[in-house]
This record gives sequence, C-alpha cells and structure tokens, in this order.
Amino acid sequence: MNKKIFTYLALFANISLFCQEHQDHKKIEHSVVEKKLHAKKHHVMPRLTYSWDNPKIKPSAPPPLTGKQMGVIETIGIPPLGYDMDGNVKVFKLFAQPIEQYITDGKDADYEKLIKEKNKVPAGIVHHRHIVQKIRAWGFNGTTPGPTIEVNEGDRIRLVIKNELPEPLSVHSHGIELPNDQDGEGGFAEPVIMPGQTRNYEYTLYQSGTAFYHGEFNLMKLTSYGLTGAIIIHPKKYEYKVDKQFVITLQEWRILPGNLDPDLVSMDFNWFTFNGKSAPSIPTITVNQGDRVRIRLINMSMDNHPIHMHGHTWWQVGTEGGPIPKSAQWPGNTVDVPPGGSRDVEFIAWNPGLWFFHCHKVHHVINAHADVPMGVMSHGGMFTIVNVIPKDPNAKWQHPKERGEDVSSRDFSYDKKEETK
Ligand SMILES: [Cu+2]
Repeated sequence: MNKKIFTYLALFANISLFCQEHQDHKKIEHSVVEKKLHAKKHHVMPRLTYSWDNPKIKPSAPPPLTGKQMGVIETIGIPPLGYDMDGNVKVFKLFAQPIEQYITDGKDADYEKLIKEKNKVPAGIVHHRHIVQKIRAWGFNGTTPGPTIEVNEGDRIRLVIKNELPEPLSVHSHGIELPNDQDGEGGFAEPVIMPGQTRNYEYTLYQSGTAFYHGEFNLMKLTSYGLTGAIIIHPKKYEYKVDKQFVITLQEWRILPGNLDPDLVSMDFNWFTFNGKSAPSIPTITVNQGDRVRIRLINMSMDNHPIHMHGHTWWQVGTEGGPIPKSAQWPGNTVDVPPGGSRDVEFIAWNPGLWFFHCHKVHHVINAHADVPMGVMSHGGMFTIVNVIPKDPNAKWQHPKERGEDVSSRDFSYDKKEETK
C-alpha cells in the first residue's frame, strides 16, 4: 500500500475514534449529572456500595446466649451459643451484623499474674506491651468469630440467619455433607439472603468433627471482614474420655496505623488473632495436671499457621474431614493448619507450668509489624499460655518415664488409667 494513503487512513481512523470516545465521555458525564440531580430531588446522598453498615438497618440486639447449651467446648474469649428445641430440631440464631471489637484492649494479659516476680522483664525494657487496637468488622451475634455451635452426631439442626449487613449474604456450613440448597452457595444453588432478610438452613449431622460456618456469597469480603464461627460435632463415642476441650479460630488482618477498618485487598497482614484477639489479650488455656486435653484449631485466614506447644507431645486426632483413625494419628508438637482446614490435637497435660502455645511463623507472634525494629517487644499475635495447674505445687519435677510410664503412647493416661477404656 502507498505509504501516504496509509498515513491518511490511520489519521482518519484516529480522529473518528477520538470523536467516538468524546461522545461516550459526554454520555457518562451526563448520566452522573442526572444521578446527582435525582439524588438531590429525593434528598438522598449518593453513596458507595462499599460500606461497613447499612443506614437503613438498625442492628438488633444479639439473640440471647443463655438458652440450652452443651457447655463441653470452651471457645476461649467467645461466649457460648444457646439453642431452643423445635420438636427434634436444635435451633441456633445467628445475626450477621456490623461490629466493633478490640483485638488488644491495652490491659495486662490474664497470665501476667501467674508469672513469678523474679522472672518479669524490668519496666522500661519492653515497649508496646499495652498497644490498643480496635477493628470495625462484620460478625455474628456481636463478635468475630461468632459463637460456637456445639452439637452431637445424629442431631438435626436449624441455623436461623438474619442479614443485618449492607450486602447480600449466604452462609456456608464448611465440611458438612448436606443437601445442595442448604450449603450456602448463594446465587447458585440457593437465593442469597438480601439485607434485612432472614432464612433458615436445616440439616441432619451424619458426621462428627471440627466444622465451621462462614459467609459465602462474596467469600473474600465476607470472611475477611470476620463472618465465621465453629460448628463442633461430638462423635457418638470418643476414643478416650476427654477432660477439657477448646476451640481456636485463626484469623489475620491488615490494619493500617490509625485505622479501624481491615484492608481487604492486601495480604501483608500485621495482626494475627486467636478467636479475634491478639496477645496479650488472648485468654489463658487453663487445665489441670493429668487432664486429657483436646484443642480444635480452625484456620479462616489466607495463610497456613504452624501452631506449636511447649513441654508436651500431642497426637493429631482429627481434620476438617473428621476423626483420624488411631492407626494413622501422628505424634507432634507443631501442627500446620491449612487455610480452610481444621486440626484437632489431643495431649495429656502431665507437665505442670506455664507453656507457650503459639504460631511458629515468627511474624505471626508480633503486633503491628512497623513497631518491631524500633525496640524490644514482648509477644503479640497468635500467642497464649497453657497453664497446667500442678496437683501438688510442692512436688519435685519428674518425667513420667522415671515412673515407668510411656508418654509416647497414645494410651498414656498419667494417673487416670481407670478412666480410659
Ligand atoms: Cu501463623
């Protein structure tokens, strides 16, 4: 083609493209003006669809937590959820609401009083021990994570979900085998729950284990904002009698200094929580020497968390798929919990004292990353203490092997032999 003609053609094409763009731009401008006029006429401020709460919905008081409760599981820092019976159905009420919650409240850790005076770090050495951080999040019944639903294998349950958020919602029962339209696949296998609406999910539990519920329709936003909680299904029969059981949900947050709102699109997390609290505000896990203890860990974050405990060997006895058969259970003291997974560990608390229990990704045991290079900081993030209260505080420390007991055996029971099968 003649070079000159080609240049003219290209120039002409450019001019018409420019004219077209200019026209489109004018159209867009016009529609914005129209919307503004419309808003003015009806005295409604134009608002973003991204918002924390819904000005048209006044969040109700959370439903009472004092109904019937099994009370076996302790979800440290989170109140238990009661249920009502409707025939043979256990009914649990969950209100999805905008909330404000302290991750750290600036107070001393509750284990502070257990530390011997001579072991305490001199005043002035450690800074930022009492940092305060609040978040604006979305939770169930006033907290993130929401309350734990505690039920038995074979139960039929109903979750009454009220949506008091500014956005559509569906709630997924994670790890449970149930009918498609009860699973929480909003917009696919079921309609979404619109703001202000309530819907029931109902199903029978044919499994046991550590499951959980979480917001599903806009999965990233709903869960990153905190919409989750545990569903603990006790098996028809435990392998061993368990004395104490705890649930810990792992979450992580990106909160810029001076902010309350989690940044949902960054993965550079700087706050790490057990049940919605960072150290030093995570409650102590308190057990008695000789107790068989089960800790159920749920990971609702985007990273894996290798959770580690001092002074004891535990057995991995369950995953999000339910109990692990005895022949396949693993000994260990660090368990890696994957995103979207749960891990149950069980141990005999034979060793008295204050034992660290924390994530072993060391960036996850500090608060607000930016502070660290500036000085000495005590533990933050995913860190707490397992306090094993001795039977006899004056007894000399002795490893059970010296008494001929096999600590490495899954059947090890300290001095509670008569209670195991
Ligand atoms: Cu971690």
